[in-house]
Amino acid sequence: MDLDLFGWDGDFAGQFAPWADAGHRPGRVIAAHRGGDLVATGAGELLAQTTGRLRHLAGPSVAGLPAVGDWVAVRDGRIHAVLPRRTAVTRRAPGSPTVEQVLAANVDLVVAVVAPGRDANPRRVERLLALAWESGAQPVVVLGRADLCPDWGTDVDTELAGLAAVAPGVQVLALSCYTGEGVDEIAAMLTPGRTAVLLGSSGVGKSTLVNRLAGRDLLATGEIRDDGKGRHTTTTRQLVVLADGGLVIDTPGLRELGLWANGAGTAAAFDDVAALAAECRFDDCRHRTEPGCAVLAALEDGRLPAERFSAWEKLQRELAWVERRTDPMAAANRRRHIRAMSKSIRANKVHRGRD
Ligand SMILES: Nc1nc2c(ncn2[C@@H]2O[C@H](COP(=O)(O)OP(=O)(O)OP(=O)(O)O)[C@@H](O)[C@H]2O)c(=O)[nH]1
Ligand SMILES: [Mg+2]
Ligand SMILES: [Zn+2]
Repeated sequence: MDLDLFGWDGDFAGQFAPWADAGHRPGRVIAAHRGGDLVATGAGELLAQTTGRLRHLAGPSVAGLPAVGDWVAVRDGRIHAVLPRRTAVTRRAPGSPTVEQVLAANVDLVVAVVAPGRDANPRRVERLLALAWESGAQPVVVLGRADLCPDWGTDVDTELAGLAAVAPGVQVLALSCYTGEGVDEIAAMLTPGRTAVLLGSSGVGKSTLVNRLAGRDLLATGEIRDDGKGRHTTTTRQLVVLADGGLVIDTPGLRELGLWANGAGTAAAFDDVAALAAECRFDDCRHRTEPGCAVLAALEDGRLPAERFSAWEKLQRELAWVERRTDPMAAANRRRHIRAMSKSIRANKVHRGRD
């Protein structure tokens, strides 16, 4: 199998160099299963377990373990290393304040899919975008199942305008896998070697879109329940190679969108608020009662909707909470992980030098 088909390039090859001589081969994690990770290598696909050593290095954090989209070093059917990630979509693991979970790695594009009506809730979209920006990949917002708008007593333009208002600097488009609207636009974003991840609630049509892009029914899709909610048809994250050379990662419907971030993603998702805050007279303005506060002025004259400002404040509080919980323990673990990884890479090099 040609690894270029999976997005392998010179930069990843450079990252792999320290592992190359010790009999490892590179591969990309294309699915996470209970029995191990499905890895695509030059010699075909294999189901691989992570070595105990890599688990040990990762410590209590699962973020250092292979995730779908990762490039890994495989030997004797086991994953010995995860190559540095170019981008990573992460969230706080559901039910745990101190664990970071990687939803997808090495993606170029984050496609946030929402359905018309309740799912297109601005607060949810803001959260999806904060997650997307934080990853380092380019976000795009897709209004899926757009043909249903009339049934929901709304129209596509109204829904799109509502989405655009909370997605500054992000392309927003309508998609219907039934009428075909928007499919070509998304396909055009997936040039050869580029990887997209689809994120969104259950039932918004993520797997249907993958099938539509692939031109055949690769993935199972689910009927919608009477209450309009999905039923979590997709249960594993999975990377699919499209005929035109693009790559797309389908994910199970997201219920929880806990932020795990240093705040850069939130700042990017709210760059309208950030631009205002930059104009406040005081650098440490808290936008409460300070004189010369540009945020308060914008709230007053309606340029900044009050709900958007409080959504921003809420995410800031959440980030501060995550930081308090995770620092210093998780931060120390991360540092330890990074140190240990680079040590083992160095050791590998020394070893090679002796051969
Ligand atoms: N009307 C309409 N229905 C769609 C469209 N796309 C998908 N559906 C339907 O929506 C339902 C859910 O689609 P899925 O593709 O399984 O949704 P999903 O986002 O993958 O859901 P999970 O795997 O549970 O996260 C299916 O019955 C699809 O046929 C669309 O563009 N318009
Ligand atoms: Mg699905
Ligand atoms: Zn201010």
